Amino acid sequence: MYRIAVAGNPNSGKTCLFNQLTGSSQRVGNYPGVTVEFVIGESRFEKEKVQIIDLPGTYSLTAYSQEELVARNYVVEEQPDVIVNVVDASNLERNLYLTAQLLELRVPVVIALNMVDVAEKKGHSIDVAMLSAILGVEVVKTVAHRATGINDLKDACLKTIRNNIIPKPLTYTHELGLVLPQLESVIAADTEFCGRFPTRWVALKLLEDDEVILAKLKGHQHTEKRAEIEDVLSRAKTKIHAHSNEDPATAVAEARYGFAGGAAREVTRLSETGRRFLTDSIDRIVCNRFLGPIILAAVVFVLFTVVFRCANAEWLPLLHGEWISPTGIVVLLFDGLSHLATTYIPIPVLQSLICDGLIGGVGGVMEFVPLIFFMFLFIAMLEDSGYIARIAFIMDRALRAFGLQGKSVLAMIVSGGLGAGGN
Ligand code: BGO
Repeated sequence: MYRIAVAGNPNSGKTCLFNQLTGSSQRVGNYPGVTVEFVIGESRFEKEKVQIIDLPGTYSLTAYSQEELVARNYVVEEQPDVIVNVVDASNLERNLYLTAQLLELRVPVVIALNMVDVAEKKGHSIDVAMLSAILGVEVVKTVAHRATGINDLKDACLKTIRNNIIPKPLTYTHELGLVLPQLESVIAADTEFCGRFPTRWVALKLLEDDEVILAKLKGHQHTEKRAEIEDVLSRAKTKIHAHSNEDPATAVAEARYGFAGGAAREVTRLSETGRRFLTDSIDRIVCNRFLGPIILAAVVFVLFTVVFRCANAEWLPLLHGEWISPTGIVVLLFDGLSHLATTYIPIPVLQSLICDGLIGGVGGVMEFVPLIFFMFLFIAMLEDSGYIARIAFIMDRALRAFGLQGKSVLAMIVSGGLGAGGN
């Protein structure tokens, strides 16, 4: 039985495509040792029985989040026969950033170029043959929610598996080209260190200070070999810094952005009737290097204001023409409980335990529920609008300086909002 893994950015149509490939035969499981869930299904491609695994939706394959670790470990350790990388054709550049990292893993990949209907509405026509030539893998146009291109995708998967099509190594920037061969050769000479991972990928991860790969290096049994790799790595980092004036992790990320941007520009043509679509213009503004962060600050300000108002302003009708806030309802409820406990519990110690300890403690926490509810409601609306994905994209470079990723901004917004709400 062939095993196929489906990978892609969130909102690229991955679930939709997975459902089209598997029909109704699905079950949910957990990756060993982690809480990240996956869905697994079975199907037939021609006469071949296939098992299809839906990997977590990710923008990248770093070691920062469990989802990304799970996705990359699955690809390397389980070695599925082919990875179907779902790429949103209407946001090609952003999606190709993940593609570049899958190709770095030198595993068989087929691109499902999804949402081509949206791209065409924007006036974008994508040259599939050219994209396939640049990436060195099969590329198939799909419109997942209408099941368009699914049979072609199945054929491309079988072709890739049967012909064992492995993507060529990507060529990145001049600076990386200067240091990668030596780093790769010292890694390749050492079969014990990161045995299953491709050497080019391990070299890039070392330059990126990837925690997992660095930990493997630190735990290396042979101190001489470890010292040799560390020495070559340190010289490679110095060289990159001298050539680009950037830290190596940023240089690697920039190289991938460069590859993704270059490939997207090369294969995308504005059709003759192509008008600049509204979202395209919005993207240009909200993803702009300078305007993006200012707009983000404004959006966060509005988000906090609306969330606090919804949770704390008195807009719900109470009795006798009075109004109350959602937080006020929770306070009222727990005050009522406390009042009941004071009235009906005669023993002072027990009364204090119930009123101050139990009701007071739980009530204090429950007061946050309206705030949390509205925070997540509005964050979900932002996610649906596609703005969260854009925040992750525009903040990625800036946050890398602190060892974080663009999407960490979301956690900062939520925790900042809840923290501020608590004061
Ligand atoms: C909703 N074309 C278009 N136009 N839309 C697509 C395509 C495509 O090729 N493929 C998927 N979609 P997921 P992830 C929705 O759910 O598979 C749509 O995160 C809605 N839902 O139908 O969930 C797909 O798994 C209400 O849209 O993505 C889905 O990768 C109104 O893209 C969305 C409009 O697909 C995300 C859309 C209640």
